[in-house]
Amino acid sequence: MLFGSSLAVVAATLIGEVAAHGYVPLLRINGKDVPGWDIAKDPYTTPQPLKVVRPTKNDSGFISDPSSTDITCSIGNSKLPPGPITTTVAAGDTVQVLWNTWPIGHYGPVLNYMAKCPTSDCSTFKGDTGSPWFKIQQDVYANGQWASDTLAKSNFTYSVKIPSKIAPGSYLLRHENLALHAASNLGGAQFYPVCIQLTVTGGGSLNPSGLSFPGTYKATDPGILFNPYQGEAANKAYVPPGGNVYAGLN
Ligand SMILES: *[C@@H]1O[C@H](CO)[C@@H](O)[C@H](O)[C@H]1NC(C)=O
Ligand SMILES: *[C@@H]1O[C@H](CO)[C@@H](O)[C@H](O)[C@H]1NC(C)=O
Ligand SMILES: [Cu+2]
Repeated sequence: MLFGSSLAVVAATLIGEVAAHGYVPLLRINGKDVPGWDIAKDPYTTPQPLKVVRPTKNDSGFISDPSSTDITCSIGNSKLPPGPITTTVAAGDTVQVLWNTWPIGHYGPVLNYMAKCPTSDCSTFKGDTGSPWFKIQQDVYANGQWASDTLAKSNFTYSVKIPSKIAPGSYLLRHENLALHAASNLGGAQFYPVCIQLTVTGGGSLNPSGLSFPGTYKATDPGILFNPYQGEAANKAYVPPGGNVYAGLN
């Protein structure tokens, strides 16, 4: 029994790592396509194209250390110059995040945070100091499957609702897949964050904050050191890292 389930863990881990992960080359807002960061093309284009999805290093790999500065926005992001560009979305509207692919079996939640940028184009804001972040939406486990599998089976698309009551201004949207297929071991969880530069119009007067990347996630959090092979009841009881969605956003 124990031997069988450890084998399943090892097999799932191996299968997971030979498959490609994913990145976000496209967003869709109210039917309008907005280019994201295309790892296959953008790093090789001179001058580097300005994209609202922050550049990531030539790598669609994962982050395994939640205390790394990569955890804020993606691998190598803190060293790459973000572009002075945002896309506009009204508070209360939906941003569709279209991953190029996502492997089934990278079990885990999909977590979404925002942080207000101190300047209008977000270009100087790394988001890796202080506590500017707040959680806006999360999907964990429903109808017998993890949110990551639901994403993979939905044309690799996930819809994020921009809170209706936040103050207008520019924000980073931190959208993240957290893969738990190897998370039974300390350091085995895999983080795949992506940051999107938005100008939010309309809205209300709410200015939430309180979370830090790095800082909020700890390798020993029950939602990070977690065995996803214990069955339905345990998966339903899973508590993701980063706490609850900020109250009163909508
Ligand atoms: C980036 O990745 C591609 C595809 O794996 C590879 O062909 C290329 O050599 C890499 N470039 C750099 C600069 O690492
Ligand atoms: C599915 O994804 C592709 C690639 O991201 C996109 O071009 C296409 O419009 C999507 N289809 C639907 C129905 O959303
Ligand atoms: Cu993998």
